[in-house]
Amino acid sequence: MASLKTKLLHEVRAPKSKKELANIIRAQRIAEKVLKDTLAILKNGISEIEVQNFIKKSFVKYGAPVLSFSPIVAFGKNSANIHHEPQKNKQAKLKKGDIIMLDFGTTVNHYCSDMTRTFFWGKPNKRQEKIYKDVLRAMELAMAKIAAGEKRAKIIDASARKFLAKKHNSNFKHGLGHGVGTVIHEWPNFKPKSPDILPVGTVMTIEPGLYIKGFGGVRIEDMVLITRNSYKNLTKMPKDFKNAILIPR
Ligand SMILES: [Mn+2]
Repeated sequence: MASLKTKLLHEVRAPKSKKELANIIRAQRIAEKVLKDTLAILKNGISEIEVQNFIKKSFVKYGAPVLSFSPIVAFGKNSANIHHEPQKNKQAKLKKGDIIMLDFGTTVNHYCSDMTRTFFWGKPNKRQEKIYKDVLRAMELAMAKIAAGEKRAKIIDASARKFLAKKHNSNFKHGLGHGVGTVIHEWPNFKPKSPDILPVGTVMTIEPGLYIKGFGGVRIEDMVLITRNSYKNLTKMPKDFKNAILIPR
């Protein structure tokens, strides 16, 4: 058996202790509260920046002000940008028919959370619906692979990626997901060429997406704990299609 000394530091810190895991889950629960509060303040004409500021303020209110990263708020075709940053000079304002992509997380005792949800401001059109359902399906395929005991990162990545490549010309250019700990993106990584084998006890994101320039994108992201034979989903926020439809006001 390999001694601890021969292991790289990132491999040593990947599996999370009970205490570390509790911090990640706490950070995630707070983010879910913030997401629910955020949905409640959405209204026609609100800007991405206003929503981003509300998210930041809410994390302060819930006692978790040190965020995992700057919250991503993207309306309409801005959701086609993987890491959209609301810009002060070019403010997107929410209008009926928009896609809304929200990606954020916070830290508890330095441990990060990460979650993405995509919503529709009013009844989505056929193309929006198809993109959403296929991204969700890709996510389910990846989770099913892990549930079948698969630990090879590239095989899990491929299960989601190949499905989307077959159904759509476009595909996600980022990895299917990443390890989460004291750093928001840590080892191991879901990528097409990743040599990584997921250790039991690692917390991973699963975040497939489709991004169509000039139209918009959908990304859905959960955090899961890798267990001996399967996984445990640490994200409680619903993600079914029905829940993604918001009524404009
Ligand atoms: Mn992520």
